[in-house]
Amino acid sequence: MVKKWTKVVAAVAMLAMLFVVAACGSGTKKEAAKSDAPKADKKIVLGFSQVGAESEWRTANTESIKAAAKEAGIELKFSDAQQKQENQIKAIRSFIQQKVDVIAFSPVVETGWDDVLKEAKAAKIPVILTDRAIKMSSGNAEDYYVTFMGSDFVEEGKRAAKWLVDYMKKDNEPVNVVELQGTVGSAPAIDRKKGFEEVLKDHPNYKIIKSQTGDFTRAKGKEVMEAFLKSAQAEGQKIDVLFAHNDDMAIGAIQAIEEAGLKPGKDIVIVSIDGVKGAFEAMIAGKLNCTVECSPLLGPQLMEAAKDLMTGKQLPKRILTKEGVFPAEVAAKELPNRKY
Ligand code: GZL
Repeated sequence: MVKKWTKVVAAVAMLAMLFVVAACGSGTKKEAAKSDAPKADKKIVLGFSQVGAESEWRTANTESIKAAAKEAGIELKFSDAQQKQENQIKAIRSFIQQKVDVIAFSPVVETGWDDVLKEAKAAKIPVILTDRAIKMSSGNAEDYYVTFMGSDFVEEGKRAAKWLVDYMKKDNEPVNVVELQGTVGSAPAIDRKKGFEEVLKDHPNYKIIKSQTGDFTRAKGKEVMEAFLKSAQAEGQKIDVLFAHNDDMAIGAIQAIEEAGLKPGKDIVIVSIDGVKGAFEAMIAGKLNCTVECSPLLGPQLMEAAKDLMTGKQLPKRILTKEGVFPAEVAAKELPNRKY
């Protein structure tokens, strides 16, 4: 009888032990899930420093980023620098103090970021460059950002010049070009000029007779085009072509050309860059001849990159946006498809 009870007690003890182990086991599993839960549920906080609101392109870029952050469930801390580098540096420092998960920005100019990017690196906060690139005076710039997503501005300048030479069909007579440059020191202004001039090297009858910054704005574009027209008249020079680094400056220049009694798109051929709706409307009105696309719709790519970073995924150093060239003859058909 005693033997039988001993067996029963041993079996009960064994069962109890198995139960305890199973409970701990599942407890461990639950703890593991619990310890993972905060990461899985934690809302990503992204600090974004925007250049400003200087053009239709920039407005569309900001809208794309804000909409994509909402869609992705990412908490966006957004700062508008009003085209001042010191405001962008201040914003990035504030994001570091707030210990955001990711910092992203569109650098208003290429240089002057060394200190603040070293501070972000020291704080172990990953940085994503959108739209424009940077150059560092010391060290390798690529060590200070995870990825740069945006257009190839040199290629955009080349596309503008290639379209122009093909459109003008003037290989032996002089073609006088005036150029409205973007913000001084900015990657798009430096590189679009570089690409445009690279193509014109093979067409020496094309001469850039005047070139000045219009700071990517309509108002400045109009003001500088007025000055170009006045000085060309005083010097007895004919302006055949305007190359504008963005559509907003071209649209401002169109007003100046009309006020001078000339026909934009006819007396002066105009090629610009961005592909904003305003450019398509000007082409339909016969006042602009071509716009080279530069897409501002970087929001979804940026949010995907931020999420990938948080899950430890490797990102390519360069994410290139795909773009086209839109001459006036396709403007009416294309306008309904435009998203910015
Ligand atoms: C280009 C972007 C430029 C646009 C302008 O990617 O940085 O800045 O071409 C904008 O319209 O102001």
